[in-house]
Amino acid sequence: MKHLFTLCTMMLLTIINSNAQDLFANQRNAWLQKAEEAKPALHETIVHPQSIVRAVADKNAYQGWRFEKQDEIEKLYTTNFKELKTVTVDFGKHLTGYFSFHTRILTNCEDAPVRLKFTFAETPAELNTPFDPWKGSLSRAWMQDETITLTRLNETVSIPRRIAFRYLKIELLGSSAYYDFAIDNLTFRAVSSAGDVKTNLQPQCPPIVQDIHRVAIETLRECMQTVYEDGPKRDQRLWVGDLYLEALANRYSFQNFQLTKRCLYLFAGLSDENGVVIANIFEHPEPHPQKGQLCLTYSMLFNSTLLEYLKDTNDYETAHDLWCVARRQMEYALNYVNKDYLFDPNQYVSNWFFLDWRDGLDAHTPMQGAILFALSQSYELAQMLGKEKEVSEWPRIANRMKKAARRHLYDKQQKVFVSGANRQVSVLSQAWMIIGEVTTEKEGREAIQQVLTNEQSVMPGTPYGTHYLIEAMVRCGMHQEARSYLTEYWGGMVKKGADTFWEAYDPKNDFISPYGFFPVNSACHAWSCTPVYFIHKYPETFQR
Ligand code: RAM
Repeated sequence: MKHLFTLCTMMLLTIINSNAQDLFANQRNAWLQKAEEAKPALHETIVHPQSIVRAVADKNAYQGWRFEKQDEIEKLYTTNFKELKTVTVDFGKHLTGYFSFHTRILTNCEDAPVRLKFTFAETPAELNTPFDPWKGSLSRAWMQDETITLTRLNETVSIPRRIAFRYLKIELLGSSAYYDFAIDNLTFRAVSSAGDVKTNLQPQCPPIVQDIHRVAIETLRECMQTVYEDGPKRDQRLWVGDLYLEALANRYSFQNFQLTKRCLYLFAGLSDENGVVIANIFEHPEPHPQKGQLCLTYSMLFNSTLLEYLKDTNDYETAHDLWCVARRQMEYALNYVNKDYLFDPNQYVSNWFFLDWRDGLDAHTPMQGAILFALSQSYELAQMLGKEKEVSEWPRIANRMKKAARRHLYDKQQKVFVSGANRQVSVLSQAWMIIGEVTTEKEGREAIQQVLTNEQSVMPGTPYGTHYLIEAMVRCGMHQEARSYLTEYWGGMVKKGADTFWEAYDPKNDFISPYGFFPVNSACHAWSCTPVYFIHKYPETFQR
């Protein structure tokens, strides 16, 4: 009897323990269920190519290549493909979805299979740069080239994988001397959950701003699928940092708040056993996180996304449901603040402090600002939900962190914030100190002006980092500067031919790539769509 009692107690303890090991064990399933219920339907549009194009190597074109029109598309549909051998077609805009084509025997009878290669690309240079030998640090398989062998013609054939592209090259790899055939009816079923744009620009809005806005809207539309993806070509998944910026842009465009709700519930349901939101998740075959992918900047942005979602929708039910996750992210982040109230990467378990893909960027000072921003956003959320008492120590911690930042990170002589042991001067250190409310407006302006005029400053290498620079400029009253920077940076991409905004962009280096090989960059990237947010949120700055 005593034995049985001990055994039962032990079993009970094991159950309690295994639950104790998973902080949100009791809520996960319900959260994932809510995510499923908020899954949007995809709108479909059928699109056909506009014309046959010819590639032109041109030093003045972005990444050295552009296309010009060569023929009407009918030429492809009616000519023996053995004569054409290689054809490139332009679908006229960036599309995400599914491709099919048809073949037609023109003479004699089919006595052998046909082998064709299809290469889809988002940009002209991507289609004109050999992929092999592969030099990229990410999978070669992201590149969208497919070889297909047809053992039967006169049929419609679909390529199973989802494609994101504008240009398509078709090459003949093998055919018979004894019959001719044509390729016709190139058809693309484009998909997006975005729907219609619900907002307008003011009529007097300058043309360059209108162009930037249009391209940013297209970027967001393409990334809005059954989650907010980061890029429909690559990585085709949901990242918190991208979600936050997409949700901001969505507020001023498609206003598809159910999608934001779905993503918040996915991140909550798939948080790790300590309740920490994992940086990215996949939907298939069923929603799951990229295990172990902890990124402190991103887990904190869960809170900002929830706050903005609540402001957009007044959906207090969801916000209350997910408050415990938000509180947990902040508690977790504070493990990286040391006794001197400074961000310390070695303070806790190893983590990723992603702020931008610029090589060599020092994270210390920007992270101090990012944690401060998270504290302020999370406290605002707590106030809206009547939970301030639970987190009453946050404002005090924030004050100490601001003082510590001013004392240890500010270089009074240079009038800039420096970062790390080598006292690096970067744009993002200033931006995050401003966003973290460490500076006065005047100090913020001085610091930004300093770094932008100093050739040695470490610049952001992506529109992600640049977003936070613009945000900082607006916050410290640099409206005209924000407007010029935004129109030059994003407008620079428009002038170089972007029809969706790129993942990485450095006006001084067209070949910048976080992955060692520019064709694997995503040329339609979620985090680059935020001009939509700035242009609508500050119409007096950007639309006049
Ligand atoms: C890349 C993607 C994604 C981003 C992460 C940090 O893999 O570009 O958008 O959020 O990096």
